[in-house]
Amino acid sequence: PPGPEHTRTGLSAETLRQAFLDNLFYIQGRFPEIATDDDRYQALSYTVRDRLLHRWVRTIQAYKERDPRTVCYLSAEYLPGPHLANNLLSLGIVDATREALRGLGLDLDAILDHEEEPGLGNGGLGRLAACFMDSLATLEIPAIGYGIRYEYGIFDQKIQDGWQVETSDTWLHYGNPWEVRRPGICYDVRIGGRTEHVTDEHGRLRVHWRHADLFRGVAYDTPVAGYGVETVNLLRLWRAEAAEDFDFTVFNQGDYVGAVMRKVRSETISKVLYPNDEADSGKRLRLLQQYFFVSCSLQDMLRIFATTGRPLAEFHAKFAAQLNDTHPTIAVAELMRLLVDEHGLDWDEAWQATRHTFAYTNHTLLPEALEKWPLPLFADVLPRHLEIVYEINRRFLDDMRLRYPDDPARIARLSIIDETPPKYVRMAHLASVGGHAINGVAALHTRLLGTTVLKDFHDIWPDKFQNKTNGVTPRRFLMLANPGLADLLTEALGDGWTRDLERLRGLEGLADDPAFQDRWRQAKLIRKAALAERLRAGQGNAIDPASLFDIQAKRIHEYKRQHLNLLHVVTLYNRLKHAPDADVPARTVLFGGKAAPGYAMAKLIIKLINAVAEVVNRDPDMRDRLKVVFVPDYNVKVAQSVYPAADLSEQISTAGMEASGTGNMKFSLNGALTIGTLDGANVEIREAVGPDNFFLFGLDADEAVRTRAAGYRPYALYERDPELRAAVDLIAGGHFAHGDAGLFRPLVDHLLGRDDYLLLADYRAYVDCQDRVADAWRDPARWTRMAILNVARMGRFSSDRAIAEYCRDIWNVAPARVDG
Ligand code: 26Y
Repeated sequence: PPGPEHTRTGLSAETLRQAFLDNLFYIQGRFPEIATDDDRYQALSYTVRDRLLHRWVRTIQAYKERDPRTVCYLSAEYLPGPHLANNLLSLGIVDATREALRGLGLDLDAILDHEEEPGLGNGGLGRLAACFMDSLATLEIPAIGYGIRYEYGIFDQKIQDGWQVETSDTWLHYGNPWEVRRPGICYDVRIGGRTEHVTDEHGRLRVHWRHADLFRGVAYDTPVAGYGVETVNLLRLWRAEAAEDFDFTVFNQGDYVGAVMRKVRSETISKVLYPNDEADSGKRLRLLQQYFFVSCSLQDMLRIFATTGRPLAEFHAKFAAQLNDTHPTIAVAELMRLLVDEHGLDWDEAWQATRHTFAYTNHTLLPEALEKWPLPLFADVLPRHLEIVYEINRRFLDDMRLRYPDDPARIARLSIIDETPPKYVRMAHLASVGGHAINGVAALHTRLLGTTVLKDFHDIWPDKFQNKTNGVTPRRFLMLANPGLADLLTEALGDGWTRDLERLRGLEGLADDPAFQDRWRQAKLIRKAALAERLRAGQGNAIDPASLFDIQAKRIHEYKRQHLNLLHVVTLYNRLKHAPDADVPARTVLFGGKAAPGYAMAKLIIKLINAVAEVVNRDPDMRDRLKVVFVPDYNVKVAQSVYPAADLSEQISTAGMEASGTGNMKFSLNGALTIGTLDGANVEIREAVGPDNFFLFGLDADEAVRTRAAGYRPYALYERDPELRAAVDLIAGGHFAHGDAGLFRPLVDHLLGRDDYLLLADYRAYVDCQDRVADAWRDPARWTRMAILNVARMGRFSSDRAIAEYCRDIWNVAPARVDG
């Protein structure tokens, strides 16, 4: 019933305007005439946060009353992207807010643009965690996301003279209106020292951990609102601080300054995100980070569990904990330690609870990327956990020896400890043994997981293995990123698709409708023009929105083969140089992505992209038919303006190397066609959209293995294909380096010598496939039909579907509705 609205909860434009002005005054201490962009952003964010808070409280109350099984997603990374717009969307107040601000002469989009996003992740894995949090809340599943509140997230990328330069990310500089610090929710985390084994007064064997150092983790909570529901879940990130009592002992010995220094050192644990997204072996601080956040999270779960009054042996009935890759896998040993050492459970009971609590998601097949910790390091940081890992391993290998009495090689392969010096703790093995499920993130990936890196585990526990193909949230990546297309979809289908993406299938009947096709192209053109405008403002690059936008946006990696894309660009360049009047459709090839700061080859690839861009973009012979653009500082915010603007999505990794990919889904959902290999989720996307609507090329995963095994010689391919040779020679000869033939030598040498990622093997197929792309592009009706069918058939790739599968097959959890 429409009564007077409360300033902190009301959703009408009038109330929102009043609340905004209130917050501007009482939180920022400003009035409109002197407010800065940041003041307005903060005031609006607090206005929205107020509206989330009462739902948040009601959600917690509902969970407390009903005591449902709860998902705990353990992830070292989260990439949620800007919060403000997403929360407006979840609350259904985008239009009302726009109106409220317009009344004050303010533009909502300008305010939204001011937000500094939390870059608490590297790429796909962190973004997947954020999509999953969105879907969990939208599906009304009780869930907590646990992680680390890095003070510095992923670095900001600047391009100087074509090279990537890293600067530190200062996302907290203006404060973070979305988090609530909970000083009362904090836990001690110990490290180092040694253990003592003693018999207590009841004759029980007890272990005392005489730790060397102590830290404290403090909770910072961020609300995660479901779309169109009352549920607001919790993202709980831990910040490392000094543990007072420990410092006092030093202080009392007179070393005041030393005690303060120790405090500063304590804070380094959550100071910075490691900017690598493959192996980063042996980094002590990284092990500390992992243990730190896992220990805080498990202690928190135990505290919550204690409020239910249930016996500890039933811990697993309350919680399903998902290990997002091996990064949180020390949780297996930590839960055992907490249950056995701190709470006095016997080993078997504790092991039963532990195994039924955890499940493990693998995100990589590269054997060198599987996390393993040097034994001396592990022993030094976590002496008690090493004992527990040994005991888990002893019992596991005893079982295995009964099963395989005559196969010591297999036992050695299965062992959690790699015993061949230098010794390691293999975290993927600990995760496989310590949980009840193991999943890959795409069908092909799961198959390869069971036949390669985890084959021995698949042999013993085939039923533990499951596939859970990734998905993406249609709220952020369609409704927010592409409002024009979203409106068109809603007009055609009603708004049910936003929570049930399979309903997009209703578009199939419109694929050939000329009027609908026209509106479709209009919507695409608007996003292309917007991106072109953004880039022009940023770097003075004029690009034509009518050209084919051919985009590869993702972390820079040799296996992702941005340099294969470049070989095609250079090939097009050569063709136009030799036949300046050739009738080829105009293309703009865009790249975006960060390189790990220590990955020299990836940084050289960035340099090459910019070097090629520099030459191509000012060559008059191109006559605007070819442009190359590097989009700097690719992050979630930039991604939201990139996906909707794409005509062609480049998903060209060496088959068998990309676990899934999720950008592939975001592009296709926004009406881009994919050129891709049979890798990761590409396989399933192609099946879903139909082979006719997907540009497939190259070796498949089995062929790639066979090619390498048969003594692959890239140089022979180079000699045999004149276009390939011309492209490689141009790069090698210094054409894009002001004549410096040395600059790109390492890249060229690798391609001609080893070519681990089989670029030359796929080159001809790729270039020919790009010619088919150009042919299709010449026929707008055909292209648009394919684009519409892509969107129509992408319903399966919603993270809602993925989460529903996890809930059913792994977590055994059900929705707990929060009433309005
Ligand atoms: C060990 C540490 C340095 C590390 C840190 C981050 C290792 C890996 C990562 C991140 C990996 C990652 O982002 N993997 C991607 O996960 C996506 C979500 O499942 C997949 O779609 C994508 O194929 C995979 O590369």
